[in-house]
Amino acid sequence: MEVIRGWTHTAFPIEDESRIGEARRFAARAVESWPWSPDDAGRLALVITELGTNLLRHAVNGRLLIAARADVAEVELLSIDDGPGMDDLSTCMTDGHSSGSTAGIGMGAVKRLSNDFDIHTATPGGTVIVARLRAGRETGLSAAAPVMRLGAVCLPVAGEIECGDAWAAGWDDARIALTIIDGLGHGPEAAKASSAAVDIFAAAPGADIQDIVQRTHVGLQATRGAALCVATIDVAARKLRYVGAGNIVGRVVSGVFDKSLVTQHGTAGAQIRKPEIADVDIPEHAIVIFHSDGLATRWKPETIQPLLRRDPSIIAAVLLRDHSRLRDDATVVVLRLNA
Ligand SMILES: [Mn+2]
Repeated sequence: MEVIRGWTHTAFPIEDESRIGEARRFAARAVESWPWSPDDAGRLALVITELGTNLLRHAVNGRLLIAARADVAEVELLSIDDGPGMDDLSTCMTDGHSSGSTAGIGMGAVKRLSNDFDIHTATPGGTVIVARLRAGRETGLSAAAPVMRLGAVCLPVAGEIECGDAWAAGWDDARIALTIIDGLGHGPEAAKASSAAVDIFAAAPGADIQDIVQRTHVGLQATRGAALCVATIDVAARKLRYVGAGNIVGRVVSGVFDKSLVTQHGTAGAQIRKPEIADVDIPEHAIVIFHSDGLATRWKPETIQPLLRRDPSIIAAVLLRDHSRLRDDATVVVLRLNA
């Protein structure tokens, strides 16, 4: 199986001009040693500037989330705000239509400069934008696995640098494996626990899921422990099988179907019951969502049902924006089968 250790985001609340510069410098440092051309780095700086300026001028509570994925030399930018939303998206997307009175380049140019781009706006509600940049100008998806599209937001609580949540995924043509981990509390000790759990998963993502949970339980005993969920999907049969210990929420959502996955109590590394397996079907057009308790447990699927076909990172960002508890690390993983 191919395996990815999940990426995390760094948040830049865009309260003034200086935060845009901070975001730009953070991203520039992250890509410094990558096989990127000056053109690639230039596009990244322009896109951050335009997204940030747009937030500063027009948005309530605007923030930029940046994930730098060294494994595939890709930067994902998420622009998130709480409103007011764009009345006329097609005008905003017109090339040359600037977000302000001065030297903005407009959303159309942001799209053109990015390798992937998607935008969702609602009035009221606000706007969520995903822009990904890689080496070269080729558009379309590169890093995605052929069997699925996967989007995720993994964000430490404000004031922490390290994220106590973590996630990872593995896949081949027939199967997908996924884990979401919430190290107890937050900060470096929580990160130690969740990163140990990712190590155990990533060493054998195709292993029996009960076995992974059991080995994680043993492997985390020297740490403060973690809540976790391990899931496997049979791609052809569209069946999801999962086990969990502690509060990781799973949902399967389609236009007509909404199923919450039940997980067991417990903390890997401290105390778990014998992990019980549960099975659930993945209907056509459904998405699979897992999130940590940094998001409220109960939310209505109506807000994301119109987004089922969109970039999964858009869905993850909307869920984070609308349901974050703000007092804990927060992770949302959204995946959709391609077939
Ligand atoms: Mn938590």
